[in-house]
Amino acid sequence: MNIGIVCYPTFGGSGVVATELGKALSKQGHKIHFITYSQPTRLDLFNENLFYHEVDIKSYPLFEHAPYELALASKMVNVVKFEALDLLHVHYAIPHASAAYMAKQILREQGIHIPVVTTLHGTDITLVGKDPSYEPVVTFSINKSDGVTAVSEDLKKDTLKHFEIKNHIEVIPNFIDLERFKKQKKEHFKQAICPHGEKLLVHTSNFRKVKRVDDVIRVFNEVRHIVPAKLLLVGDGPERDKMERLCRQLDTCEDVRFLGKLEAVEEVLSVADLFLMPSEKESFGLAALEAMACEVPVLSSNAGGIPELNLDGITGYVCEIGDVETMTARALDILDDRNLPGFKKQALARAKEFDISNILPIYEDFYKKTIERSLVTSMR
Ligand code: GMT
Repeated sequence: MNIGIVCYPTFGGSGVVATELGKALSKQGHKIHFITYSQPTRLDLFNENLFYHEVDIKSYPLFEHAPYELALASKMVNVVKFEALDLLHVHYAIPHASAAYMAKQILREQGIHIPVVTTLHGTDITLVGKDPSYEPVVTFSINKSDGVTAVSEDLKKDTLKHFEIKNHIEVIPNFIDLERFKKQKKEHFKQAICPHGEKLLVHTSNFRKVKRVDDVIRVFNEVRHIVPAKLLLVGDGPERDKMERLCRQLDTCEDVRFLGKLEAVEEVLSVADLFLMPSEKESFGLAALEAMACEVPVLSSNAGGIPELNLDGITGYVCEIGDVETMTARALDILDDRNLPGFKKQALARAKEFDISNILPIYEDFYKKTIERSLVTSMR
C-alpha cells in the first residue's frame, strides 16, 4: 500500500507510535509518506520505502497565528495526488483529522477518492478535545473518518461517553519493538548511579501536570527511608522546575537525578528496578510498556487504559490516583529481593504480547477493510 502518515513529530507518545508504525510498515514493503511540520524524532531509519514531506507554514503580518491546519490540508492534497496514496492515516484528532477531512473534500472535487483513518491517542480526547472550543470539530471529524481506532478500551469508552460518535471505533493498542527495547548489559552505568547496590527507580514523561511527577518524588522519598534507593527522572516539560524545588524541599537532591530529554531511554531502563507511572490521565501508557520490555516492573495509577497493560500483582501494581501511601507500600513489595525477579519476568512476558509483529497485521488488516468499505460508500 501507499500510505500517508500525519502525526506530531515530537517526543510525545502519539508521534512515537505513528513513526514506529510507519517504519515497520515500510519494512513490510509498503510505501510510507510522513507529512508533518518537521522531521519526526524517531524517524532515524531510511530505506527506499520511506518519504518525508514537510508542511510549509507560511505566516503573514496579518496572522497572529499561522493557519497550520490549512497548510497541512494543502500538503495532504498534493501528496495524495502526486504520490498516488491509497490511504491517509492521521494520528491525533486535532487538527489532523479535520485537516484530512478538508483535503478529502478538495480531492473529491478533482475526482480523487482518499480514505482516512484517524487514531485517537488520548489527550486529543480526554483533555483538549472535550473543550467546548474544539468539541464540535472533533466530533465531526471522527464521524467523517472512514476508519477510527483508539489505543485502549478505556479511551474508546471515554470517546463514546463525551462525544456523539456514530462511527465504529476499533481498539488497536500501542506496541513495542522488542529488538530495540530489551535489557542491555549496562552494569557500569548501574554501578556509577548506585555504587552501594541501591535500588534504582525510574520515571520518564513530558513533565506535564497530568503525569503527577510530584507523586513519583513523594513515593521515592518514602521508599528511600526504608530501602537505599536512587531515582532517575527522564524527560522535560512545564513541571520540571517545580519538581526540582520539591526535591530540595524534601532534601532528596542527593538521590535524585534529572536527566532531561534522552534518546536512548532503553539504556536507562536496562538498569532500573522499578518504573513509576502515577498519571492522572493516561490512555495507554507507552512509557510503561517500554519499561516492561526492558524487564522493569511498573508501579502505576489506575488512570485510563493503564490497567489494560499493567496487571495488578503480576507485572507490578495498580493503585488509586494520588494514593502515595499505598504506592509506597506496593513499591517496597516489588523491590523486595524475594519478589523482584518474578515481577521482572512477568513484566517482560506481558510486553511480548504487545510486540510490533503482533500489532502490525491488525493495522494492515484494518487499512484493507477501510479502503474496501470506503470505496463502496464513495460510489453511492
Ligand atoms: O503522554 C503524553 O503526554 C503524550 C501523549 C500524546 O498525545 O502523544 O501520549 C498519549 O498517546 C500515547 C500513544 O498512544 C499513549 O501511550 C499515552 O498514554 C497517551 N497519553 C495520555 O493519555 C496522557
